[in-house]
Amino acid sequence: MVTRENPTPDETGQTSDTVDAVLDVVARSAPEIREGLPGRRVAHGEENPSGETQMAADVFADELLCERISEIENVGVYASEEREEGIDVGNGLSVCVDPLDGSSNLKPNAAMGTIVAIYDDDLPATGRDIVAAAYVLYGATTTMVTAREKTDTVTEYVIHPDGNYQVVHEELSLPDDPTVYGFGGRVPHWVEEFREFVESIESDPSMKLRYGGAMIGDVNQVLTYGGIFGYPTLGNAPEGKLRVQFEGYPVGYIVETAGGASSDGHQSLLDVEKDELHARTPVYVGNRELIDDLESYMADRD
Ligand code: P6P
Repeated sequence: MVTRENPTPDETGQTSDTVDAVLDVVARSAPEIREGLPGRRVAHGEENPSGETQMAADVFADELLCERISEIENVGVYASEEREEGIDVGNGLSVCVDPLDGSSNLKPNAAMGTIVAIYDDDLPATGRDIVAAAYVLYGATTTMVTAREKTDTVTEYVIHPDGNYQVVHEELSLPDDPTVYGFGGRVPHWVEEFREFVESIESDPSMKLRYGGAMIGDVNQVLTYGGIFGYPTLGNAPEGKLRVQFEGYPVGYIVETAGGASSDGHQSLLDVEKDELHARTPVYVGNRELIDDLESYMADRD
């Protein structure tokens, strides 16, 4: 655990200014990350703390964001999915980054993202310690979606190649009528209760399969069209694949702030507690009624 020497900034002024600064750095760095992808679609030769092969682009994005976020006043710790431990960079908030989520999509040139979670506590923090979360989506265009405790709203921005960005959607909320679903993991490894839930989804003629292999692209589909995304508990991996600190908490916070719901199968992702920085959790996010249905199916598993 990386601990801070001094108490965290006050709840309003400094925290809000620090969140502004972190989100600004992430938005303005996004075009450079995007521009840096060509030529870095190759393995870096190392593994990340989760045992996944690091791509050169993972390392590039992590080093760029680490350097810039570490310089921000009132940031106390920088932690990344690519680094074993958080780095103590001063006094203040803890910033957790998945620099390039979905880098396996580099080769097929499919969507990828950068995920940021800002916690007002030492790491590993809990979902209730989040003061802001955001993701950048490297899609047909480059966008950023943010959720902040201060406003309790979700905002979508378009980021231009020069790093300037503008609001395109204020108070973004999930559509009431869900239409898309996407679930990770190999189907033979899905547990029976989850398989039955998916069959109930597939029997709904209004629901269409959308799974792109990068969580941020899939979550953005859910925020746009309504529905559910999940990387479920698996028979051979009960905690699933996604990291709670870097993926579960931030997307859970964003989707809940957008009026949806999140779950690990039994409770809000924000109530999941883990004592390791790279701990995993099953992740389900989407419309409230779909998450309720999921939890009722998974309750049979207890
Ligand atoms: P699979 C990307 O590596 C990631 O962490 C998430 O972005 C994505 O949802 C998931 O893994 C994809 O995993 O097993 O479908 O390759």
